[in-house]
Amino acid sequence: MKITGVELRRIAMPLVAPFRTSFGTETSRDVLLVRVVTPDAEGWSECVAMAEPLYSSEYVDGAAEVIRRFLLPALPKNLDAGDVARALEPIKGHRMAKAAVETAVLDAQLKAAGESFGRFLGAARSRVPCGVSVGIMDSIPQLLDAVGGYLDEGYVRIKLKIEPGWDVEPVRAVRERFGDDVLLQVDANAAYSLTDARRLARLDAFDLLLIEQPLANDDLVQHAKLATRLRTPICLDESIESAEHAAAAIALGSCSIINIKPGRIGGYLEARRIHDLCRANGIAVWCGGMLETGLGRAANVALAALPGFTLPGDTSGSRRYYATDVTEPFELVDGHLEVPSGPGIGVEPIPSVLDEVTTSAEWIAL
Ligand code: NPG
Repeated sequence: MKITGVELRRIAMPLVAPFRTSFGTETSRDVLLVRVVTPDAEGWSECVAMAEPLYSSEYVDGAAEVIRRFLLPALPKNLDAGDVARALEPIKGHRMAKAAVETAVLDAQLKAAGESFGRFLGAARSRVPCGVSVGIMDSIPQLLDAVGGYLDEGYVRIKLKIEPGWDVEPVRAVRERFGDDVLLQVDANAAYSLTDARRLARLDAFDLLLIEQPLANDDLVQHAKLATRLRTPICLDESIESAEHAAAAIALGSCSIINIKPGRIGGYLEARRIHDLCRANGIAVWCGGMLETGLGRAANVALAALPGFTLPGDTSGSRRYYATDVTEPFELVDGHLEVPSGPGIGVEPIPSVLDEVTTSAEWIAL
């Protein structure tokens, strides 16, 4: 496949409500979209880098710069999506930027071939069960209202963001109000240290599905120690940036579950490798989210349909985050989202919406 050029487009997407985590509060997403143009088809992707490097070292201005200056010039003239990662390997890190490039190339290639992401990746079902991630709130009553609303909408699993000072009490309140049958998990975004093990062990009383990324990103050894002190299964997110990291975490006993975020770990091909490795090792996986618009969500939903994704993902409906999505909105039916079946990611941006939210666009001829 020959790429004619690439458009880097920035869009501003206000969130329906502020989303607070242990690392910051998001009120609006500054999203970098990548459009790859070939003679036969166009491919779209969304870079998951946030405006500021608080969740990871990548950030959206940096991602645009590295794509423009280093990644696009490194692509061969004639390429297959399967060659992109290797071509970009000499450039260190920048997995979010690399994922955006590879995904747009893959979308163009699959659109030209008339094949859907789901089919290409090996989806085993046509719809996926959906969980929702609930941010840190100002008060417990406010949290209970939010959780009640999501359960009414049909979400099949609730994830509570936690941090020191907002952990045992909110979890207890949700369990007391909504009962033991609700699938419940927590996400610390690396906010604790091993000295908090006793406090974290108090969460064992609430029969959680998992605790996600309690300790620092680069600390597989301490996660393995923590795992021996908790009954609640440990799930890693930020710590896992590649299949190699996943292999190390499994070997060390650092986790028994992995949250796969394709946009963060270099793309859907690496995501599938992690899925395959985990499946072979009896490690459950689920698909994370990074407040994607419909463009990113579409491919995530396809990935979440692979057979090893045995836990509900953060694959919420569009309106969890956006009043108006850039694609046709993803809507929950009976707690599930339909896997797009059209070619490539199976969705397109709606031109009028896209124009309205665009803050800049840059064409790079290749
Ligand atoms: O549903 O898209 C979603 C968001 C799920 O909580 C969620 N994402 O730490 O997993 C996370 C968190 C996140 C959001 C991380 C934004 C980074 C940026």
